[in-house]
Amino acid sequence: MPTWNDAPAQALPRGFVWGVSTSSYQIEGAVQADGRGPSVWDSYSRVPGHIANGDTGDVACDHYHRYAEDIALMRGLGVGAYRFSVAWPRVLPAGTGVANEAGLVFYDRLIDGLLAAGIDPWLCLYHWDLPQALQDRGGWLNRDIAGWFADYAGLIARRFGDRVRRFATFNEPSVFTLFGYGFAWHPPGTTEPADLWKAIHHVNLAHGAGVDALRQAAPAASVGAIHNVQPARPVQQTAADEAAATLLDEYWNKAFPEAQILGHYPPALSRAIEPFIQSGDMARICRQPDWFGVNHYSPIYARADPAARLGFAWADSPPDVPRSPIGWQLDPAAFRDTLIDVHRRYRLPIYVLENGAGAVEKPDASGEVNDRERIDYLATYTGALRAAVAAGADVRGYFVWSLLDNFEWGAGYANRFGLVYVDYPTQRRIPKASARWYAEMIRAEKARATR
Ligand code: GCO
Repeated sequence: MPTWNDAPAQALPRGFVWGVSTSSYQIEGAVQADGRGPSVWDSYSRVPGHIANGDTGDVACDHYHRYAEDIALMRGLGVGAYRFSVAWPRVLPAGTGVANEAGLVFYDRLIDGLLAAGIDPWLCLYHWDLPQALQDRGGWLNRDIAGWFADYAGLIARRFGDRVRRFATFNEPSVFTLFGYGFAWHPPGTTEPADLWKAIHHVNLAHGAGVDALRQAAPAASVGAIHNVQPARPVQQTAADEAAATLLDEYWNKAFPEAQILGHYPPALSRAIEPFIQSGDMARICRQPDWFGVNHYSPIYARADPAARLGFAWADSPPDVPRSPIGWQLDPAAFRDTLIDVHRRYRLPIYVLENGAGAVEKPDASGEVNDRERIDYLATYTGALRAAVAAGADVRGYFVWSLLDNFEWGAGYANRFGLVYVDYPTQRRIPKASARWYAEMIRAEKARATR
């Protein structure tokens, strides 16, 4: 098995895509501009204690007004693609019904600007910012949401399908369901297991209906979904912790890809979700995607907790492991093995649509951000990707999370993941040393590809 250290020489497939990723609530700001309706994250981030330092996405990176400048930054990086998400409540303020033309025009301008810069737009329909109006109608607990989502998908495909080819239905459905309905770390912040199982099933139904709507409205669309895939490990080698890790693996890595691609739930979830499955549901969910989006940062850990209603608890990684500047475990071999496993299990083209390193950082006296640790992370993890390709994994793209420092959910603006530093008080953008490293690596890859 090749390791990532001897992989840098590994050539990547012709047409390999180098990109960057963001999401709407984390960068756009302008949450009340031009008819946008509130999302569940607008409501959630206003509740004291939910977000570090009382931060919200009200302004974020002001991308809504500064998108042209941000496209110019992408052009400077030399990326071939940009993965972003549409804010559902910006284009459908009530979640359904009358579209907000001003919201649609924003994404028209963004997409047209990307195409003019030679950057391929990858459009994700849902990166967690559910319209509050739909939450008020039950949100993911209301089975009607599959139809609401399909209508939204159809609107987006009809409007942008002439210029956008790559569509993702959901970003990390296991995160917003498990954290929203299991651990109460995300909106709506409840912990009723039956609600979690219902939400998982309704998100899968929405995915299937969304794929049909996208393909019906934009026949040339290349459609997939974006899944966080990370080894779920027991924090101790005990039977109880191993059982806990198996459960976490089902919720985190399998609840969505298995149903959407293989047509069934994993064993424990299959039993739990059975009461909510209606005749024909699994056929409504299972659609052959055109590609598999992987988000990966590090392994995750579980421990047994008999008092926990789900039968397991989230655990920190063991104390003696190498860590990123914000304490996430560094384990490039896990990334390599994850890509190989996804290839062998689903047999789809793989695009890594999130990988990167967070840090608490600021410019030095000369105004530069010399983020050496992020460069080391990106070099090591792209090396692990090359090792996975050498082992036969069909990996066709790599998108860094993220283009810009942005709103990091519960951590607010404290954790910075950008290749570009954002000075929030002034909204000045400062390309970090990692931006120059990434641009140079892309240039070298382009030169190699033309040899
Ligand atoms: C996620 C989300 C991103 C995060 C990034 C860093 O994976 O949680 O897709 O929105 O900001 O992963 O945590």
